Amino acid sequence: MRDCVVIKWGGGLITDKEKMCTPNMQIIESLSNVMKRCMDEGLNVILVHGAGSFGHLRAKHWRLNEGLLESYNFEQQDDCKSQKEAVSIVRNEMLTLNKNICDSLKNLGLNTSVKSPHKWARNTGSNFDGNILEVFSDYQDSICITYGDVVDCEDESSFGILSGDDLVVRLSEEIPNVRRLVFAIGGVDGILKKPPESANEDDLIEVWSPDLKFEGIHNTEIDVTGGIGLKATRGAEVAMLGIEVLIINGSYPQRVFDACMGIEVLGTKIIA
Ligand code: IP8
Repeated sequence: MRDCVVIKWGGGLITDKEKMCTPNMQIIESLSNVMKRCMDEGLNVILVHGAGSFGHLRAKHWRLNEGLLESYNFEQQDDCKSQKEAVSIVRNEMLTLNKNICDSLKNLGLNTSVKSPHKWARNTGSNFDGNILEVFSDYQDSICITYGDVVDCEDESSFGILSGDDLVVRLSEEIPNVRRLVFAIGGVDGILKKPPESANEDDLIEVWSPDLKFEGIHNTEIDVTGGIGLKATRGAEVAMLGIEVLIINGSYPQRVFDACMGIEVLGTKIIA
């Protein structure tokens, strides 16, 4: 059995987070090349991607992370009049981002198999309901791809946001032979001791465990999920299983490749 790596492409890395629904094709293509190199080296890779400007902006306006808010008086948008409509628009936006990614991988001759969470997962958080082993049964034949999405919930909230950071936990736990989990993020080299604007290269935390505090940035103006803090927490859950967990700067393709291959690389290693 080949070793398997779960990689999360952060939404802030693969999109322009300030501009509604704008992919960063240059980064997506460079990350796709890394995927090909990893497969050529004999790894199985499962890809999880975030939403960036394809999901967070509209989900934020319509407070989709809080579920159905029947009595709240939302400001309507030209192309969207209700939370229910926003759910289906955000799902479609995610399918569009996903298509950009699949096309880029297919252009390199790679097989892709998309697993849209709204079709197979229920409820939010890393203990969401969904049969990982069944849904991802073809992970040894194709690059299985999933992503943060709006999913149905069984309680009165009716729907909610399942983050890619939650999906990676369950994939790492349940898919046999996952050796490594890599978070490729945008703009920073890993977890920093201070917010990025005031940090210098000495502020990179090379090894992080949950007892170490840091002033993570979480752009609450834009993000409906948890930013770097959620990655760190979820990463520690995975590290507990003896799986190597790294947070690295995804703008450097060689770092992404080295991280996937288990070669020493600049970034933050998470230990339980
Ligand atoms: O960027 C968020 O997923 P994440 C998904 O992986 C949506 O946290 C639709 C906002």
